[in-house]
Amino acid sequence: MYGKMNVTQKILSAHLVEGDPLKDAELGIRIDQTLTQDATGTMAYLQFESMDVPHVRNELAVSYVDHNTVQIGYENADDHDFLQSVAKKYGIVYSKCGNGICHQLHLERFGKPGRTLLGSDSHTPTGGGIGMIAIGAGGIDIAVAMAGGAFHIPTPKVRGIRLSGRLRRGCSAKDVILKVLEKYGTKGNVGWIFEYFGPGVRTLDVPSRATITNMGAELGVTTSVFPSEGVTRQFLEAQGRVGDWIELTADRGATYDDVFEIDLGKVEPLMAAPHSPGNIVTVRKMKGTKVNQIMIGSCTNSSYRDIRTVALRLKGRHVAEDVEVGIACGSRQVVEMLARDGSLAILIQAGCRILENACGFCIGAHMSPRTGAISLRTNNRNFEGRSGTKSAQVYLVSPETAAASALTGKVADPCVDPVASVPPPKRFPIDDSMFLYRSTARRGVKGAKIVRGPNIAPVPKGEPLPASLKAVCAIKVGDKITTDHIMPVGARLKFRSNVPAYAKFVFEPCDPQFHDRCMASKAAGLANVIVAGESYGQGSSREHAALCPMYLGVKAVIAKSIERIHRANLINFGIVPFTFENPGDYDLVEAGMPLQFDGIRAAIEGDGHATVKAGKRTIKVFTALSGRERRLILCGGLLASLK
Ligand code: MIC
Ligand code: SF4
Repeated sequence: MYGKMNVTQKILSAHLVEGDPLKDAELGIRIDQTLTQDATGTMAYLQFESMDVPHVRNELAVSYVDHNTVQIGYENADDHDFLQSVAKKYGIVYSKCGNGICHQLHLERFGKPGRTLLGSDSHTPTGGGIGMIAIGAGGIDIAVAMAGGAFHIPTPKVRGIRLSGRLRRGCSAKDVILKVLEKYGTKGNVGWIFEYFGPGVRTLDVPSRATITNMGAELGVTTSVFPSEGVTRQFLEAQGRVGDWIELTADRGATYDDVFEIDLGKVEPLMAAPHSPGNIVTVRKMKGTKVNQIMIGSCTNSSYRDIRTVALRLKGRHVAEDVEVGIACGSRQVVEMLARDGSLAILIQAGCRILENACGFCIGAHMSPRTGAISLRTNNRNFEGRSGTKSAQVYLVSPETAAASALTGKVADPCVDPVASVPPPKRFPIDDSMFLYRSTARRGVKGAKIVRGPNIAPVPKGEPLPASLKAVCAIKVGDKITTDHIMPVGARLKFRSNVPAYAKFVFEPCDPQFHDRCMASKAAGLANVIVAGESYGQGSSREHAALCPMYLGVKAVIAKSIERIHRANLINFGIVPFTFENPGDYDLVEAGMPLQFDGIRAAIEGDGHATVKAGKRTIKVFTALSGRERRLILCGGLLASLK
């Protein structure tokens, strides 16, 4: 099928169950490992439950709790109990709240080169740092994979990112991925896989590689991957898992659909300016800008290497008096190492606030900055309002830039006075005591009872697509609408397990009346339609951004373009993902306009071309669906199709 193979092709061909990469537009792949986190996990497991499978069927399923950990009110704790009881029953390994962030933990304890991983979180590609094809998807896709079903991806084009040279002291992996984002932006990369190769690869340790593949999610690619070689082996050996290592590099003579070269020696410290991870500026340009808050951590930059680097920079000094500095480590392992080597004491003495090793600030669950603040953060997304403060200006930076700036309270160049690089540890402290049900993994415990608190509501079911649709344009939004605009997180996150309650907040940041208007048109027998610009649904894997609109009677989205995970989620919930045949028609549609889709069902059964009467005009829309996707839309979504 493939001749000389790159790493991506090697893993995909070993897992191929449907489609031919040389002929077909979509491939079905077997999924070895799955992961969920609590905010998407409750829905994934409710959906898994409804599939009536006695236990999970994939090689390894892990359920992490890291997003909703603040536990104000009963909702979060109810979710945790539900997740724990489900894990016990179905043979899923359960990572207790407090153990750490899913992606960091999975890399440390479970990821295996050459395997596939599907996770209900868009940063699942972190696993690419260890040589996995690791993909983010909606919860229901994870449920299907746990039941042994295939996962479908667009047949990828593979872009080789050739690394040469070595990073200068003070620069790090974050600057490399920001460089890639500067080149390719956050849209237009749907269907690609970015594969890193070249002599510069061996200069990056596994946590650095994972930073790059993690934030590759912001490109909108299917995933990113590094080879597995000596550096990977050393990491796994230090994690006591050398048996999980295999060598996996591109064949000599393997090719890529496109190649981009980065000389690591020429990379300079970068930052992503508000409000997009693709809005790249140099630290040089921003130097001296006053900063109010600095937050270090998140699944992008919370490894031992990262936090130790910060500690070395702050050693014997104190953070500036008018800046607030918070540190959230990625896992207990990281915290334990920092405690043992004295870094924790250094950070405390330097005046940092030590936070729980969880998503926390990254998702606006706490530590929202003050009105109009400038906040430097080491996480991966700076969408407007995600920090919890709409007026805040969030810049994404490396831990090195964050630490240097913490000392002066102004954006500072990390290459001035840099600290020595942190060598990869020879042995990580291993303590798996907060992973439960390892001994019953895959088998489960027969008769175990599922605990369901009042916040856990049943999953609503989709309806088959009718022959024609009488609809209304419920909202018209612009370009780059993220899932944070569609389904806000922060204070709203606790309603994740309760669709009717969470649906009240759909589009809250853009239009707080959206819910009420949709319910009114639904009651009047009209379908709702969302009209959007370029790159609709950027960002997370949260299927609630499709599930809650479905609950509000949304039947179609018409956009100039739609991002990969969100498009798949729309289809999974029976919402038609249309694009304008003529993007200029976007200007013809207004919010509140009646939209008439005659023969929409026949159009989906046919070639995906449909016409819509928008007021007095007729516009043409299109959706390119595979046979599988067509079936899902016609019957009202994946869950309905399984039934
Ligand atoms: C995110 O970083 O946006 C999240 C919160 O982790 C989401 C998942 C979610 O919405 O629960 C993601 O990245 O998929
Ligand atoms: Fe958690 Fe932030 Fe990573 Fe999402 S991006 S998984 S919220 S740490």
